[in-house]
Amino acid sequence: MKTEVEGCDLAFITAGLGGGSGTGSAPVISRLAKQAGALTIAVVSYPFLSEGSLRKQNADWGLERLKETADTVIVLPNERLLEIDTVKQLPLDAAFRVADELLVRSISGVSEMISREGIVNLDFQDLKSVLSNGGGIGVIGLGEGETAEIATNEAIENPLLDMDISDARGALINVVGGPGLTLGEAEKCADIIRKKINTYAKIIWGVTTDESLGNNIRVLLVLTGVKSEQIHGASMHTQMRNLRSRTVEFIS
Ligand SMILES: Nc1nc2c(ncn2[C@@H]2O[C@H](COP(=O)(O)OP(=O)(O)O)[C@@H](O)[C@H]2O)c(=O)[nH]1
Ligand SMILES: [Mg+2]
Repeated sequence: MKTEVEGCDLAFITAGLGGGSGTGSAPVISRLAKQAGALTIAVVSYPFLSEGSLRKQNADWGLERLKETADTVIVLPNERLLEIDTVKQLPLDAAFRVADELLVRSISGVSEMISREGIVNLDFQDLKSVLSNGGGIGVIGLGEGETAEIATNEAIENPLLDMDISDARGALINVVGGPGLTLGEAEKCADIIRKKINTYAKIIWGVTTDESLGNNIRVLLVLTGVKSEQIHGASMHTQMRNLRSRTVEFIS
């Protein structure tokens, strides 16, 4: 892995937290990437409650270590998927496929943001400034609709993002629209989000077009520095401290 990350500028590390291999290795890889000088973004899932408390403990263990080693840890809480009606009825493996899809969309959304030529371009330094400014835990929301309002509100109200965002310290907004997308419409997305988060939050947004979207607008929103009871509430921190000094038995 050390040679793999050599000369790397941007590293995405993804794993389903809660088991052994991913949870144990992600923080190690993250540390190596960081040491190589890369902007390091971990995108991880957090287990379903029904998977049991041992998995949750493993996941918390991994999350705590990722927070120490990565610039940003974007967490997709599986449990939140159950708030989507169509997912609720799915068997577990099919629900995992939905989570897979979300992981892929999150990572490709962020990398597209800086790699694709856009109407409003974001570069690597922009990404770096938000992700190292907000730091800590990040959450993601995705929305799509016929207007900027519909798409943005859907991203904000996304079940994955169902938490207090008023204190978010950083926002990364990627707006993708069909060929007819206007700058004004795209700017509306950033405005709606700006009003809902911390006044001093660092916000960067990029706009690209994609023919296949037709008249639709798609919004990808990454918020950093948010509070989530479920993932890292205050009591959780104390729990973490205790956990750290204990040996955790991994399941795989
Ligand atoms: N999205 C997704 N999540 C998975 C999949 N398999 C397992 N998970 C989740 O990731 C966690 C860890 O997976 P597991 O296979 O037990 O651990 P490993 O030892 O890291 O491979 C599980 O508790 C699940 O929440 C999968 O195929 N897709
Ligand atoms: Mg596995």
